[in-house]
Amino acid sequence: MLDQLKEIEGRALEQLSRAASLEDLLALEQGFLGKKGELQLVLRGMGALSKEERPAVGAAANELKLRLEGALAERRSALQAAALARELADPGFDPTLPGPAPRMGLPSAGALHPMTLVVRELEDIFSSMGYTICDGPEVELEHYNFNALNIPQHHPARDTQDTFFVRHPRAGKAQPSGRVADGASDLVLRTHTSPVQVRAMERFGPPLRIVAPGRVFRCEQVDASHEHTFYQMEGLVVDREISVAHLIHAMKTLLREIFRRDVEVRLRPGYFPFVEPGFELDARCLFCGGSGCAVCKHSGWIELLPCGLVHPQVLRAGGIDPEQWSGFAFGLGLSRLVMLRYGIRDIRLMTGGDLRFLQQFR
Ligand code: FA5
Repeated sequence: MLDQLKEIEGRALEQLSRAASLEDLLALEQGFLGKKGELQLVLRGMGALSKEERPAVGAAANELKLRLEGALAERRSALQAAALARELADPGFDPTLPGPAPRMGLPSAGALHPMTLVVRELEDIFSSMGYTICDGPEVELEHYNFNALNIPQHHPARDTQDTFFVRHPRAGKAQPSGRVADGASDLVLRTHTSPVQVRAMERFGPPLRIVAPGRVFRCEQVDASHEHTFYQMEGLVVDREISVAHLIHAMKTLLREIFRRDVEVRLRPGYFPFVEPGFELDARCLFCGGSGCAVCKHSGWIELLPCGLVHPQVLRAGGIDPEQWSGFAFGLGLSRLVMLRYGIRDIRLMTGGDLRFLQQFR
């Protein structure tokens, strides 16, 4: 059988060296390596071999397969290079002519996604107000995503943000945060941008003003206004004697800049363990004007912006003395803001990759 393999190799290499086109190569590949190819036929006969003979023949067949695949790839490149050279040598070929238009006849390649457009605009607004633009990891330690935000293990608030947990090789070992994972891992796909709060406190110390736009992930039932992968923007200000008045002023300024007009808003009490007091800021639905539609779930309002004064426990977790400093924080639902801004009725369009949708923002 080993002789048979050698014979096949000799014949295959000889025919390969004579192959004149990519079609020839394909035929050879099928004839020798295909499902009904010569190599397979030989392997099918292996059942007749003794137990001792089988491993050597199996190994030789595998090596032969790899050598033939290599030889095929080499011949394919050579043929392609030769075809290109012929094309370039053709006097009718002008390399200075523009190439064919990229996909689907678009006049030019690429445009910014509506999310990018809004994030850039927000970054400009906040930079002009003295905020630093921050970033945080999308794969986050439970410590920053939950514990440092005053949401200890088994706290019911964890259930409101259905979490994707991440397996990793360090599972069960002590982490830099000092805690030991009880479960498979203490890494999560961040469920919100709030973990950037404590990271920023540790990095900058007080006083500070930051915004942190980014992608977050939740194991959600997806519908017109809920995605499993969406965007938020965290805002955090820590300074002396920060009050709810500062918070309300910042939120109103933000919405006026973004919508370039006054948007009707309402504040409701909201519970988040990392702020006290906490609020939910809702915007009047810009699609139906408040009469009720699928986007606002027939409530007339779109939940846009939870916010509040930073809880003293969170300041402590970030190494800041709550007796000396106070702050406000907000978590803007960026995906929903983009929907409002451009009149997008279904959040799934934003990650769907449909070019007909994306082309509208050129
Ligand atoms: C939070 O995520 C808090 N971290 C926000 C916060 C920050 C509160 C700072 C206080 C201080 P919440 O789970 O409500 O809160 O989400 C914030 C916003 O994200 C919501 O108002 C909503 O606009 C948006 N959002 C939530 N879930 C989804 C989803 N599945 N798809 C799209 N947007 C969502």
